[in-house]
Amino acid sequence: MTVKTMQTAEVKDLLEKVAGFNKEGGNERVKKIVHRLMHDIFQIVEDFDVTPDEFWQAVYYVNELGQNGEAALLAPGLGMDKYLDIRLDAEDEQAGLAGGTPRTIEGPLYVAGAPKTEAFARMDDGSDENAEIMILTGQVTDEDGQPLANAVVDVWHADTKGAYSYFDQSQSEYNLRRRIVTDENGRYTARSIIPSGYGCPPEGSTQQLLNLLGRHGNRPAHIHFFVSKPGYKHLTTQINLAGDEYTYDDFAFATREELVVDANRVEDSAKSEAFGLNKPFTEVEFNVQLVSTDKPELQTRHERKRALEGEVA
Ligand code: MBD
Ligand code: FE
Repeated sequence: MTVKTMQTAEVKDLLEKVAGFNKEGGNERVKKIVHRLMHDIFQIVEDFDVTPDEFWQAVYYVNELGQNGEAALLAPGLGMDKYLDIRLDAEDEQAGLAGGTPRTIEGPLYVAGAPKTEAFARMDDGSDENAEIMILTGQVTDEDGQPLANAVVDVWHADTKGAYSYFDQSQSEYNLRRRIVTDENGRYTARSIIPSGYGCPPEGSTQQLLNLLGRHGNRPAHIHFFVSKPGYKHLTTQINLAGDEYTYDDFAFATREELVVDANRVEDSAKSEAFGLNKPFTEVEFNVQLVSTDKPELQTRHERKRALEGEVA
């Protein structure tokens, strides 16, 4: 049965009352957006002849999504984070601020306040003795290739199971999370372990919807970065390790060609010894170019709810 009611005065009037158009007070922007949002939802119900059964399934889906804290996981899965990046890239283009290392999404698993050291950090707590040792290194420069000293490179990544400390309570505090301040040559180096890709919780709400779309919920092995220095545009980015099954098939759409990085096995024992290691390791190099700006609002990361943000320095 298809009935068309969207164009009726009754529905139009209902939508206006829903959005508080006939009331003083409230927020005009919220009213307009809620009016559009509810209009579009009503329209979907009409166009797809959504049944009451289906509608209530969707309502309880939203409830469960919130209950298991997955709203910020479903968002990248549905391309929302990527879409915001596409808009930011277009804004940069328009403002003449394009260039430098490309941004890509932050994801939901950052924790503020990781230990901060100069030039070098050991990121892993040493508990995973079977993990492949990673030496992650690079240089931060401006667009002319001039080294940027005292840039903060805030790095976080998963363990060999694809799990992140803090969210995975079995890991030690700030495991695989560090802030490294670049040296006088703009260089940073971390000793860590090669991460594995992430997979959405198999029984969670995000995976439940992805299943209905015929999609998987996996990310390739990746490493997250915030890179910042006063006078430069804040950079939120990630690298994806080449050769992962999901490098070009990321459920969160974070892969960009310029951000795919080779991981190179180093078997030269002299090189191992230079890092105080007694076995082969894998080297990952990621150089970063920052774009200068005098706009303070572009020099810091966007606001969003982040674990421990505001609670730690
Ligand atoms: C991650 O590790 C991640 O980076 C994103 C974007 C989504 C889920 C898990
Ligand atoms: Fe991640």
